[in-house]
Order: sequence, then structure tokens, then C-alpha cells
Amino acid sequence: MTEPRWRPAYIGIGSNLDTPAEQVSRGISALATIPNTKLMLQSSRYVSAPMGPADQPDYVNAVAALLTQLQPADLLSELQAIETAHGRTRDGERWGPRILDLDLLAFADVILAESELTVPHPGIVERSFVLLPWAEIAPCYRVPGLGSISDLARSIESNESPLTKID
Ligand code: A4P
Ligand code: MG
Repeated sequence: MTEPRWRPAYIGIGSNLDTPAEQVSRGISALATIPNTKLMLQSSRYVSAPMGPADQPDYVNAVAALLTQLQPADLLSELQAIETAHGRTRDGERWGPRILDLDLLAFADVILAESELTVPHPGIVERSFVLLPWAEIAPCYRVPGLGSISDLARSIESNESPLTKID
């Protein structure tokens, strides 16, 4: 279901398998093909050590800003279809390695707390690999219930393991 107004949505892109930097770029290109949706901005790509199980390769992450006429659940379905088309399987361990992970970080001023879709994404506040790229493209966006991206990014910068910008 679509509606006339265009609302912002922010997508976290991550990969740590099969040339992750390229997977992230391909994932971002695929976002531009979602119906009734425009890719507005994309951050640089960053490398970081894995959060969670340490016996997996480093991750490459980025954040993209969309404008969409889709409902949040329909946008999530589109993201999952892109993950599957890019070879993502869902039988791995929690926080285990993956070819392409597309998380819906936030959707306009929407707050949802369902297992199929929780927005804002619950991991935002402790993840520098989300907040630092997001701050590049949307520092003034206020995450519903949490505050501005620039404030959230500033509060995590000092106590998190480093990110390396690759472009
Ligand atoms: N779901 C609920 N809310 C959302 C949302 N906002 N966005 C549901 C996306 N999905 C959402 O997702 C599991 C279920 O969550 C879906 O069925 C969906 O309906 P998934 O993508 O299959 O599972 P996952 O990604 O393995 O789990 P999870 O807990 O989302 O993992 P994360 O949080 O994505 O973490 N380290 C670094 N450095 N960089 C990373 O990107 N990523 C992870 C994965 C671990 N360590 C990392 C990184
Ligand atoms: Mg995920």
C-alpha cells in the first residue's frame, strides 16, 4: 500500500562476506530500485571489528537515506527481498557473518515495537558503525524517542572501538 506523502527512512547496510565493500555498494544500488522510493543520500563505507562473535571477518557498513511512499512493513519486505536476491540466508547464528544485512534504522516519526519490525532499530544507540555513517548524511534528524543523530554519535565516539573510513 502506498500513500501520496513521501517520508524519510534510514537504512543500515552491512556485510562481512564475499568482498564486503562491494556487497555494500551493490546493496545501496539495489535500494534505488525499490518501487515508490527514492535513494537520496548515502554515507561513506566504514570497516569495523565485528560486534558479537569475534571469530568472523571485519564488517563494512554504511547508511542510506530514502524517501518513500511505502508503509514501513512494505519497505521492510523490499529490504528482505534484496537481502535474499544478494544471497543472504537466514539459518546462521545471531550476529553471525552475512553477505548483506539491511536494517530499517528509523522511519520518519514512527515508533513500532513488534518482533517483525521494531523502529527505531533497538541497536542504534550502542553502534558506532551505524551512528557515525548516519551522522555524515543526517546529523539533524531526530530519532523518535532518542534525540538527534549528531548528539547520539557524539556520545558514543569516545567509548567505542574505531571505525576506518574506506571512501
Ligand atoms: N526486524 C525487526 N525490526 C527490524 C528492523 N528495524 N530492521 C526483524 C530489520 N529487521 C527487523 O532480522 C531478524 C528479524 O528482525 C527479521 O525477521 C525482521 O522481521 P535478520 O536480519 O534476519 O537477523 P539479523 O540481522 O541476524 O539479526 P539482528 O539482531 O538484526 O542482527 P543485527 O542487529 O543486524 O546485527 N558488527 C559490525 N561491526 N557491523 C555490523 O553490521 N552486524 C551484526 C548483525 C553483528 N555484528 C556486526 C554487524
Ligand atoms: Mg538485520
